[in-house]
Amino acid sequence: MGLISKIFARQILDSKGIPTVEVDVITDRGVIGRSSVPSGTTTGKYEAVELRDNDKGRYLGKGVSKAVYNINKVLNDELKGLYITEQVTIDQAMISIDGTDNKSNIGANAILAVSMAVAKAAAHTTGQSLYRYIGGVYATTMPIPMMNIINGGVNADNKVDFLEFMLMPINADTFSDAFRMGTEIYHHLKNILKEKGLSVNVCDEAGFTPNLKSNEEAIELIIKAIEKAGFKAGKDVYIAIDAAASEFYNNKEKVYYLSKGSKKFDSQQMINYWVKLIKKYPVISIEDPLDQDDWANWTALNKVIGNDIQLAGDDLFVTNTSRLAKGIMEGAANSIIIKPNQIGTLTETINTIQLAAKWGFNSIISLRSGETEDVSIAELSVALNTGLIKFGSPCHSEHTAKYNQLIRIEEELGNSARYYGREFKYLR
Ligand code: 2PG
Ligand code: MG
Repeated sequence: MGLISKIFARQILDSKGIPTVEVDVITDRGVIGRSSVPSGTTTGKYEAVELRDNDKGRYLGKGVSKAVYNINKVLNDELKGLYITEQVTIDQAMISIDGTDNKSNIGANAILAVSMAVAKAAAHTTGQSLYRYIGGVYATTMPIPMMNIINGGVNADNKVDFLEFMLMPINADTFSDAFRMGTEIYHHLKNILKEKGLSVNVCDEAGFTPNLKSNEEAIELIIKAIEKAGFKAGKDVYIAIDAAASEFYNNKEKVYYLSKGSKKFDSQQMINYWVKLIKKYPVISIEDPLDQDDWANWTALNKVIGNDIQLAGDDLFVTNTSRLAKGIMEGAANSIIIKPNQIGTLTETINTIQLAAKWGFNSIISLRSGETEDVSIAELSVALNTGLIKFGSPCHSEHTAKYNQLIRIEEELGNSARYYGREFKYLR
């Protein structure tokens, strides 16, 4: 089937201009699988470790030459000669070579880059696209795109607390149609902002970052844009929010600082805030509404709103089966954000999605704010039938590359492609 003959890594740049790892895995038949890894801004405390050089004289300490060295020396030597299609064996070998719980030895960035490049080389070797190699004939679900449109939080210098405001185009027949709807709304929002004399500058995730007064103003502008585009908010298109609440939680005081610092909420007030917000607006998905360690209040919130909306843990679960298992046991959420680089191998990513599915949790495959031109997460979403993705806004190539790949996959699937927008579990 093809044996690994060489693994070669290099340092490239991500979309934020920060170094990241790219790997070529080459087989004895000359097949190459290439992969590069993204990097987060609002990184969760419990994520696997992204190995950085910390040499202040180069790239302000952000270089990844140690991770590159670990691939070219350690992993190359250890994995050479293994069958390219033995994904689980290869991933397990890397986990045990690293020998730590959080991949801090070799680096999760190094390990994930190899893991995905192996999968791609295996797909080429077997003459299939990546989604088909991983998912087989079962891979037919096109995801609902959760399209980022306005950003706040650490992504923006405005008064908006929450990291991301997203569109969910539900009332569509196909992914491509849903993507068109979201893109049209994006452009209408741009025009509305211009008319109001607000900035149309975009941030790393390419959402707009206008200087708005509140989170509510962001939602109201989005509803306007949805209507301007000829759709109905709360029928054709809904709104999703990633609060990234760990970023505005003060661990010592046990309070959430809203309005960029001027308002203080304890956990119960934060819960009340969310309950009110979803009553008032067509919001059907909330991610990280509370801090990554505020477990008991996640459970309390899930009890109140978990039957009505998608409640997703990102920093809370960090794509980790143990943290997800705790969340399932405690009823802390009903959905999970999946970011392969939070955990570090394809195998573990798949395990987490499988555990989620078993307990009726939605899995949302997500980008990081520092992305590359790699489109593997688009392939993964179809391969694993997650039915949901968030890839940033429909702007800037690191995002459109992934959306465009979904357009190609939908085309390739033809009649077997399915889009379950109208069947989304939490429509109200
Ligand atoms: C998130 C994101 C991506 P980061 O919190 O979901 O949208 O940010 O880059 O920090 O992962
Ligand atoms: Mg998030």
